Amino acid sequence: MSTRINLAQALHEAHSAADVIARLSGVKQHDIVLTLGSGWRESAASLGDVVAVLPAAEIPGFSGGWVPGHSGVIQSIRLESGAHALVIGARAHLYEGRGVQAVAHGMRTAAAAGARTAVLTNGAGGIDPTFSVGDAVLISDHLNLTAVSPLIGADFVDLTDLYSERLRSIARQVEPGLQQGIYVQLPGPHFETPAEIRALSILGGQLVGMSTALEAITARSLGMEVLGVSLVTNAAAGLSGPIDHLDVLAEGRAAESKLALTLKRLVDALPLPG
Ligand code: 8IG
Repeated sequence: MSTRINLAQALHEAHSAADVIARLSGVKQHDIVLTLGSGWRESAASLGDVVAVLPAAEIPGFSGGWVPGHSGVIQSIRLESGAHALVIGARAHLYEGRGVQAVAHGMRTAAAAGARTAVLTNGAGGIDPTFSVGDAVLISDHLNLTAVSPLIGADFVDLTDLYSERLRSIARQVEPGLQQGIYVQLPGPHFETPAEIRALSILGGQLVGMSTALEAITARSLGMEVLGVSLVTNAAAGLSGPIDHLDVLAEGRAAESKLALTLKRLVDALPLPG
């Protein structure tokens, strides 16, 4: 997908992708979209009945995963309530170099498929020293430090309640121990320097990663209600030892079965059409 694209083209491509998903899965409407980041991938199967597993490369505008630990599939899952979930394991990251419109495409496709709720998960570095590796933390707000917006044209969307207070409160009813934090999205792919982490901390950042904020903005602009959850897979730079992507993946895997339970409880508690 070109980085120079107009809104009509972007929406057209999203509708094409949604049509292909509907045809290949046999599911006409998906009510909720989930994006699964590091540590969250195993969660998909426990959410409900897997109706279809679609290689992302077969869906217009998506590309197969190429980062170790990032799966390249899109799944259609029937939840216990009867609602249908679109589960995107093939998230596009800004650092892949396909541009911010490729990042926005997943949420645009989900909206075209009928989704009114987005659950965005990720693996993140913990800046707030009260967060431990292995903790799931609700995203309460974000700092978008990518210097770009996924929106095209004069789309002056209000982000005051981007990470829905209503959905966070439901989440904390089913998982009373859940902490909350402000997520910082940076473009990556490098991790931060210790000086950058100190600066982000002064700015109020509590979690840091390379995804989610741009997707949340896209989802909100399309009228979706957004819930965000991070898995703390490492202490941010300078707070503990060096950061190794393989260690990060190992922490993600170690937390996977716990996260699957957490995510299922959250999703089952969300108000969705059944
Ligand atoms: I997992 O410490 C994961 N993703 N920028 N910094 C950034 N992204 C991350 C980190 C981190 N951990």
